[in-house]
Amino acid sequence: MSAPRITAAALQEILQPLCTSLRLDLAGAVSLPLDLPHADDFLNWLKLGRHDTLDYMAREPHSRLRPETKLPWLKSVLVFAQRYVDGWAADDHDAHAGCIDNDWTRGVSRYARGLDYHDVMRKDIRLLTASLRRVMHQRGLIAAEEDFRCKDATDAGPYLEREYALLAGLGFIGKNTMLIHTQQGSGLFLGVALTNLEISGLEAAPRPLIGPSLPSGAPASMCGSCSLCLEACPTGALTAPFELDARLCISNWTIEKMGGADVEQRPLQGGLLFGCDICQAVCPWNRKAMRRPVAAAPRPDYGTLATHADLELGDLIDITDQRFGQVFRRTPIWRAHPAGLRRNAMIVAANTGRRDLLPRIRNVLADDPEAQTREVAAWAVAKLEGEA
Ligand code: B12
Ligand code: SF4
Ligand code: SF4
Repeated sequence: MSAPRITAAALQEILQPLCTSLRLDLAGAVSLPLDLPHADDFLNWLKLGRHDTLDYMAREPHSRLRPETKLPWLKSVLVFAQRYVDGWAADDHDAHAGCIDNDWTRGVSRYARGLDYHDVMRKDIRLLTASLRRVMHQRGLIAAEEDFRCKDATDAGPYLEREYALLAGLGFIGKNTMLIHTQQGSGLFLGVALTNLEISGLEAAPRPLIGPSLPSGAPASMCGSCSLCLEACPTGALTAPFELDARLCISNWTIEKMGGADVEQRPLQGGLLFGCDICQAVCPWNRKAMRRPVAAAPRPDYGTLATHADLELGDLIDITDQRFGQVFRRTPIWRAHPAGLRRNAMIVAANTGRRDLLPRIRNVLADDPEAQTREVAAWAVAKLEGEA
């Protein structure tokens, strides 16, 4: 079966109404095969162990750089971005200080306060590609619907999503390693659809098919002499421009890393319960995104869930597995598992001087079946008592 062909202009015309109705803010396309421009940076990152315990990143790194080795029919990648927040203020309280009193939601990164983008955005991309298949069939671009092959992924697939977004003209890479759009900032989720479409007429200077272009002739990075994110990162995780060491990153400690932050790192977590937005909050491009008049707010699914108001910080310290399941299923916080959330809550309580929560932490120390959780409880008790 030969690969279906489409022009960039025809693809753009089909995608426009679909992206609007599915609230995908930016879309672009990249033809394969190609050499990713930062392949060596990625391999070096792995070699230096900067992926920490993110073992999935080190699995078959060469097929991550060359996805067509696993998917021989692959001819192009469609890339999408979906807003979850329109920028940050430089002094955004939540990004810097996190939890305030019992309002733990303020210690949760903006991306993680609502429903899980792995479900929401992925479903949007699936609906889009299903419609694309139908329209191409109606227009005779494919003889049968099965002639269009497609595999989608949002975050969890083995693809360097920021590289594809950069190459498709969806934005530039900032020194904080984020994909930043000059108008929409970096509060964007990314997702991809790998297809067998041969797309002609994609411009050499990448421009998004959907959404505002970067200024013509824009460099690969538009940070200029700014280095605010490197200066603001409280842990030194941004070891140099465009280089992030996950071993030092609060986002990794609180979301991904088994066991969380090491003992000496815990105070640096401050009031941040889940994720970290500091290197985005200080970015001037996010200030610009904040001031931009927008026709529609980001998808409401990403706003803070009403069910979160039922819990206070203390309730997270000893949350049962069952309650965790009820409240956090289908949200990004699910990723932390109940033990991770209990651990994060105790670290935040200790870092923010919540002596009123000592009795609950002592109960965890006495009763929790997991040695790792009891160790964090002991640390939190010692810290709070030591400060008294
Ligand atoms: C592993 C991972 C993490 C790790 C490591 C982060 C990292 N920077 O690598 C941890 C857990 C720390 C993490 C944290 C976060 N993540 Co994350 N993460 C990923 C994941 C799964 C892979 C990223 C990756 O490939 N890392 C490998 C390293 C080497 O790549 P990199 O740091 O991005 O570096 C690239 C560029 O900087 C470039 N580069 C290197 N040198 C140079 C030099 C120049 C001049 C230029 C231009 C570029 C350049 O090359 C590298 C390879 O492409 C992606 C999803 C995916 N499948 O791609 C999401 C993803 C990157 N994360 C995302 C988000 C939202 C976050 C957080 C904001 C969450 C939070 N609030 O806590 C933070 C942000 C931290 C940060 N500053 O990056 C979004 C980013 C969206 C965007 N606008 O960029 C993604 C794309 C998920 C998604 N589908 O939306 N994440
Ligand atoms: S997410 Fe936080 S800890 Fe990680 S690099 Fe950015 S500012 Fe530093
Ligand atoms: S804060 Fe400055 S250096 Fe960092 S990503 Fe934004 S513009 Fe670039």
